[in-house]
Amino acid sequence: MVVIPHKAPDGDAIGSSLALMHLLDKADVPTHVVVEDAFPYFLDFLPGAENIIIWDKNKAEAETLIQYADCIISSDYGQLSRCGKLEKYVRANPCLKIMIDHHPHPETESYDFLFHDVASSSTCELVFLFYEQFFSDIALDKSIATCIYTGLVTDTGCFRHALRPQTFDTASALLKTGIETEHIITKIFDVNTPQRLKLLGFCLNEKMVILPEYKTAYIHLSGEELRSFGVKKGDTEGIVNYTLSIEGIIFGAFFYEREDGTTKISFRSKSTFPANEFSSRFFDGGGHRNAAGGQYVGPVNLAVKHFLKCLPQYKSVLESLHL
Ligand SMILES: [Mn+2]
Repeated sequence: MVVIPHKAPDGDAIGSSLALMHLLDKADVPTHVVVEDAFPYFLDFLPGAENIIIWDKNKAEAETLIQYADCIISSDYGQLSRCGKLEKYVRANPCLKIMIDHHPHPETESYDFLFHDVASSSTCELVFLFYEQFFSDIALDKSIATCIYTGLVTDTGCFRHALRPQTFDTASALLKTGIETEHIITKIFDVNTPQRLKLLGFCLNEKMVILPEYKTAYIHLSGEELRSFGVKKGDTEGIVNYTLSIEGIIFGAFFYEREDGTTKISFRSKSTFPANEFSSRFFDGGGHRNAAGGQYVGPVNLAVKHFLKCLPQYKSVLESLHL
């Protein structure tokens, strides 16, 4: 069995994949986690993280595992293209394919079995329901619980959004295994390096633009600026959320230039503003209503220019929303 989180994996993708690995291993189904690219360093503490096979670093092993898998699980995405360069190997293997995910618009035709619910806080919450439904005879242990809890806290911003009663039922069951929640939170969130804090200060002080007439704020970083701060993977994670912490701001964006000269954008919104719709219309992206990603083929200044050109189309929607 092979579990594949989406490319550029986050806490929910890695947490859910490792939880599935531990669970299936306990059920005597040998399972590997294979991912296209590296995951953020702050997830290194997760039990089993050292066993994840990263295609970027170990192509032969990753490709062989996918080629000979008798079952492949997509964890935390509903479109096969989201596993990146691994997509063609997954498609080439006609084995059973399972999707466990909470993103809108699942590509149902590529899967044999869907465990999918957009109302779920996270894929990790769904992994817990998957466990309850199919593996409840296996004892939940601290390793599984730590991985699932990580996805819960990262996808809900520490239980701030996307919550439903089952989210807390899940958290409650996890806590009963004796996991150390404070330790988990410290490992995930208290991992600033001096450079990262300086980068954040620079973003807030010099690179943030507030557009009160659009209830919007955005931060933009050029490749040059990123290099000057010695930024590594994961360092820009979460910076976008500062835009929404401003009173009255409903829509926030964070732009940064990638090494290939294209621009990656993170969108966040409050209330019913559809960040995913905005991103899919103008920035070749998608995601959740309140948290979406996108991209722009060009440098950051042109991406921002495009953003400012598109924003007026949503002015009336933004004006109509109140917090
Ligand atoms: Mn997720």
